[in-house]
Amino acid sequence: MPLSVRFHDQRPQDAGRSLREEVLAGFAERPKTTPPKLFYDRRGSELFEQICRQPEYYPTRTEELILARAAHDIAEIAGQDASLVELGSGASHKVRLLLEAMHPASYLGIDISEDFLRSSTQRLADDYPWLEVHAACADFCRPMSLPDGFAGEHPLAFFPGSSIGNFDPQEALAFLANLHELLPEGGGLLIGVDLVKDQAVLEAAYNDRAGVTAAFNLNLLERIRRELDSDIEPDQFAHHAFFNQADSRIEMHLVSAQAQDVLIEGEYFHFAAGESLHTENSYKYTAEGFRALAGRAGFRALAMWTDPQALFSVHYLQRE
Ligand code: AVI
Repeated sequence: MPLSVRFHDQRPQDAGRSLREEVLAGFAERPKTTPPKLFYDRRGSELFEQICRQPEYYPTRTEELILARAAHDIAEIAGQDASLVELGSGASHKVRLLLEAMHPASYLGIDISEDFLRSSTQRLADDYPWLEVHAACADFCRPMSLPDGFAGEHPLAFFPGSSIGNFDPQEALAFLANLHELLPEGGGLLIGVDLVKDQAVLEAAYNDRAGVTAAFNLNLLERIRRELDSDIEPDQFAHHAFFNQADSRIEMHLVSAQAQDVLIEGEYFHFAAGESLHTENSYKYTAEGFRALAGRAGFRALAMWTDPQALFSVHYLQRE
């Protein structure tokens, strides 16, 4: 008999900006910009899963390799009475590596997407009958607290995938400060962070030969066509991703093939030929640079693991 997941509804009162509001505001900016969260409709989430399997996209498999090797050290630092709090889905192989090494009494998955959260946490409850599984439907980018009934005196928060790289440095600092509020003193944060490296390796990861990242980027325009009243033509735009050395980030853009006016929800937006819509930044850190940022948010670096080529890093931080 599978154990049930304890569900906690911690959704913010206000729903946040809708797709329509984000797109109309972002297309009115100079330069035109949209937030990366708009990528992740059902199709976008599937394409992202495919990106993670592309040979050029090293972060996913490298982080898994690091975690597989470090899992027992992580368990030792966390201690026997640690609980695990995952910021994100609970669907990945990565959290299973930690569960198996740590054997925590309880696990809490936090995600804003209720369906996804319910199915992924139920799978964990089915597969690990000894584990008390909690699910909190919440936006972990906003202030929140650990739900009542979650026995987490020594929680270890886990934020894999270098998702922190999609925040600009100010947002990353605010996000870390928010986690500092969430965790009790002495609590841990295990976080995956992509590292600065050879430009060609970085650019190849966002320009895979199979064209999956291009399809992921262009799906944003497909989504606008599907969900909003718009005549935007995705094939009038091209995927463009490059490393901006000065800001230490990969930038993704959609570049207009020609001068055109696009209609969205009754408003016209003009694109000059070659003008771009800036759709994502993915910041790359040095290990020291990331430790300094975490230190400003009140976290002390306890340990860091990397792979032999120093492509990716996993940091164990303690909340002071
Ligand atoms: C989710 N995030 C960490 C990915 C990244 O690498 O910035 C999103 C992504 N965009 C293009 N490829 C992958």
